[in-house]
Amino acid sequence: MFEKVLIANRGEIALRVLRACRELGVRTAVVYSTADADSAAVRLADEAVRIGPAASRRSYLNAAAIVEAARQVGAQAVHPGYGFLSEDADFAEICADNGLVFIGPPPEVMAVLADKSSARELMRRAGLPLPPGSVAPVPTAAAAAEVAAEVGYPVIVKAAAGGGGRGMAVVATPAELPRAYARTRAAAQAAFGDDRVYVERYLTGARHVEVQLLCDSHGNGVHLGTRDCSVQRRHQKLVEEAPAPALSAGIGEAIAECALRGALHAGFTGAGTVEFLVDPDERFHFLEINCRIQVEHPVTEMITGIDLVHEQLHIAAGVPLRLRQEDVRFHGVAIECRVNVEDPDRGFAPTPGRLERFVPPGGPFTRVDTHGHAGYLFGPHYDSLLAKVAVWAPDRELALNRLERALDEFDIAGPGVRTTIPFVRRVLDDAGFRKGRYSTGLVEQLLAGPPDAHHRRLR
Ligand code: MV4
Repeated sequence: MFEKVLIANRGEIALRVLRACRELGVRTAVVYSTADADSAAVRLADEAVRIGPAASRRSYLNAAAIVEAARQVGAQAVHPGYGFLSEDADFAEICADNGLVFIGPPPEVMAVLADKSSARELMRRAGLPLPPGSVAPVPTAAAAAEVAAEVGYPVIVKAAAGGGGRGMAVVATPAELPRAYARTRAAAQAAFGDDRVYVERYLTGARHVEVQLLCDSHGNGVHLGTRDCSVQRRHQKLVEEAPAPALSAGIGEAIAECALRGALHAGFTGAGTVEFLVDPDERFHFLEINCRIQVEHPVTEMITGIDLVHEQLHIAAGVPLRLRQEDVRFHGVAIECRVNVEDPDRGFAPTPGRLERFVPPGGPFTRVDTHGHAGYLFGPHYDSLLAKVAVWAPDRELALNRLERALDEFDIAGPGVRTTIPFVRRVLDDAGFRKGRYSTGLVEQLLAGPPDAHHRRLR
């Protein structure tokens, strides 16, 4: 195992990684920006290195500053968390060039999987089902129209360099296609410096189901089952659960086995996630592979008892997987909601400010991942995730009740500060959600509907 790891992240995930290191006897160093000088991670880490000002471009995205910090403290490995440089193949390569272990897959694997078009091609060859559409990038509007006519409308135009919902446009009719095609290409060029796009049939009423994987550097891998992440607004997840509910017998296992086959085919190592859409007929379609620990990983930890960050560290240190598939057992249901410092009544605009009161929930089978504390100044510089509340219960009904109970206890207040808790409550209260029958359309449906009597009462 490593003697010292540099944590190249902030917020709740920096704490999460720090705790895993502590538990394995690994010394910790964190990097931080000026804005995070008083953060919990800085306080708890063995060492902390300031790498730049608040702006992420000059701190958490500054590869040279991070590598220099690792050299200064004598770290052997870098844990990138999620976001920031976590899926940047160039950063992984820079780490390697500087004698540092990047805690994630090899840079070549990251590069192939980061490109949605090459990832699709690779997964197609591994035998994974894809949404109907083009595999190679579509070079002209006319070619896009041809693909669309073949697969049928609605279609979705996606940037090859995108991912996580960035750089895509849904097109309902042939008339709209040329403009949407041009717009997505221009947006992709501006955002990623790469204007390649491809076209897929847009699957409506589908569920977003993803599979957690652990693969070592010796060709072994296991899956840790499914999660449903259909509850998203503008591709920000709000509620996640494990296992994915209301799938017919055998479908979850089939998806999970497929995911593992694809990842091993790609040479993937570490902790990763394969995303699928499951259509109303329960056909599943590969979307993308994420090469990082994800925000929603706690729900998988709660149903399997496996610490994913411990496993990441062991895998990166070259240790063969200590689990066989038959050792991975699934127990009960875990549900997580994100608590963002945003105002759901004002288009989810961030509402940074000082948390004068911050009393997180407690109680049985209730896990809160947060960097918040009473008096914490929640700044405007980074994303608005303040806390994740995850609960476990033997069945889904009890898990939902437990999550509502936990949210009742959560007391967050400060001048101008709002949170997504009232909106999450509406999700948990939704009749379809309660039954486990919901799709990627749920949030839009809730936002379109007038705030009902119940919602008014909650506010
Ligand atoms: C889709 C799709 C439907 N059809 N692709 C969004 C994130 C990225 N990983 C892929 N995403 C989607 N791709 C096809 N061919 C639906 C989504 C999607 C979604 C779309 C609208 C509103 C919420 C959504 C939540 C998850 C996935």
